[in-house]
Order: sequence, then structure tokens, then C-alpha cells
Amino acid sequence: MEKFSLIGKGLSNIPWQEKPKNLEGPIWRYSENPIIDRNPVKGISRIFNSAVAEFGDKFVGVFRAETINGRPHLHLGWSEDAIKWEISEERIDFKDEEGNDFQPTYAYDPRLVKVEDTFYIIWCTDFCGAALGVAKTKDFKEFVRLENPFLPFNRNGVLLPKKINGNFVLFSRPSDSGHTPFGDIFLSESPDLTFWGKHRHVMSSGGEGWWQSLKIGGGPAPIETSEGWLMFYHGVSGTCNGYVYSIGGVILDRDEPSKVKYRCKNFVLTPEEWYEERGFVSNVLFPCATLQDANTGRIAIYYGAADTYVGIAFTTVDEILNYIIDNSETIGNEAEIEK
Ligand code: BMA
Repeated sequence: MEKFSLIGKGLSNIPWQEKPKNLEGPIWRYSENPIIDRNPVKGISRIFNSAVAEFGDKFVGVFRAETINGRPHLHLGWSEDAIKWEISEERIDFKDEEGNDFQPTYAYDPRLVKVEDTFYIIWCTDFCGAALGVAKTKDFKEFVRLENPFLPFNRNGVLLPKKINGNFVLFSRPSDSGHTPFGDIFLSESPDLTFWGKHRHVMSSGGEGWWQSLKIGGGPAPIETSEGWLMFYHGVSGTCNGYVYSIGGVILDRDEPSKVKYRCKNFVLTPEEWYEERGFVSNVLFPCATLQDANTGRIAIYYGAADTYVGIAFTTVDEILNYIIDNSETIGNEAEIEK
């Protein structure tokens, strides 16, 4: 087994459990899942597809909160252990750069990514249809919402946690106004988060396995490793009973992250537990965040389960990179720069 490393800092207090004996796959679930149950906060019926990060000696989260009228909004939460969360009953209050109200009419599937000294929230917002919203904060008290980066329709916006050649890098999944029965991952660059260009194709749905045959979309912010950027994403297959969302894994080139180095032909996690198979939308695993400890190589993955709950799953940099490399396939020209 090759030895790989995580590039970054130590974070010894992330949630962790050892791999159960006899488990074949590269990822294992937290035994106390789900960590967020139904009706978790007054006025909120379900929380799922949410993002967390470390902040000082605590953890902070941006949660997709489905209100009791069914409309999703973003709520802030805090935790000492990244497992038990205190989630606000109030929505995050977004202002534009002049200090005026700039609230989304709905907001879902947030990602929370620190680039240099600033945290960015990227979510799916309403801009005459599904599009990407972006906001920034340094203190989680004031949230400045920037101009929407792209035209509609687009979902699954994920920032790279590091600039490349001085530019921000944003992964996205262009789509249509409905439930999008197609979709590939692209990336775009910007010097200032306002003007975007240098668009590149990263990867498509398809390949040998059927689990990602319909569409794919970015997941948590990619994790820097000695072998490249480790990115978890969701892959969707269409069944006669609706879509099934599984988690996939890919390693992208460190300097040119639109180039795929290794892409796992198998899912790395698929719906199996009751809280994944049964809920508001059954059979959905939707990863939006990770926490990792560079000292031990441990990774905790946060995922939405069945559009109803939040779960955690674990792996290590060695387990997951070896599994992806050992089961890798190349689809189309994704190993090249595609423009
Ligand atoms: C996608 C998004 C996700 C959701 C998934 C399954 O299109 O809307 O928020 O988890 O569908 O319903």
C-alpha cells in the first residue's frame, strides 16, 4: 500500500472512528449517524446537504435548512466536536458590498471554503432559475454577498481552497431549469471573484459503471494531497424508481486541476442505511464538506442523506487514494486540458 499525505494543517479534534474489520470499501459510516435528525430546529423540518469548517477552536457550519413551508434557506451553526450542532433559528443575513439587503429567495446545497484568510459560501440560488450564489465572511457575523458568478442555470459550485496562478478556481455544473437529467463538471478562473473565464471541462458522467451514468456534480472542496487534489463528488443513475445519488472519488492534477489523474470507476459510498434509503427523497448521498487532519491522514466526510438527514463517513488519505488509483478509469479526454 502506497503512503500518501495530506497537505495542510493538523486538526486533531475532528470526529473519528476506526475502520470496522472486514469492511471492504474505502469509506465507513459513523456508527451514530444520522447526526442531525428531523425537525432539528424550530420552524425547520429537515437539514441536509450542509457544509462545515474549523474556526478557531470550534467548528462552524452553513446548513441547508428546509423550512416548514418546504423552501430551503441557509442557517449558521456552531459545534465543539463537529457532531452535536447548535443551529440558529434565523437565516444568514446577506448584505451586498454597499451594505444593502441581498437575500436569496431560496438557497440550497452550500459549500464553505476558506481561501487565504476569508471564508466563502457558494450555494444554489434563484437568479431567474437555479444559479450560483457566492458570499464571503471573515468572522461569521457579517456576510457580504457578491455578484452571482455565472448565468443560470448552474449548480454545485465548489471553490478550490487555494488560488492557482493567482486566480480563484470555481468548479460548477451547468444545467437546466428542472431536475437536470444530464451534467458535467467544469471549472472557471477569476482574479477577483467578479470576472470569470478560462473555462475548462473537468469530467463527464458515464464510464464503465452505471452509478454515475446520468449526471455528476462537485461535492466538498477538493483536498490537497501529495498525489493531487482529492475530490469527492456525487454521481447519479436513473432507475425506474427515480434518481440514485452515490459518492465518487477522483484525483485532479495539483497545478492544473481540470486534468483528471485518476478517477474511480466504482462508487466509494452508495445508499445502504435506513437514513439514506428512506426520507423526503430516498436513495440520496450528497457530500458537501470534509474535515481533515494532516498529521494522521484522517478525513471526515459530511453528507446529506435522503434529503432529510446529515451523516458523517470516514476514510484516510491512504485508504481512499489507493482505492481510487487501483480502480481508476479514464473517460474521454479528461486527462487533458479541454477547452
Ligand atoms: C439535486 C439537488 C440536491 C438534492 C438532490 C436529490 O438536484 O437539488 O439538493 O439533494 O437533487 O433530491
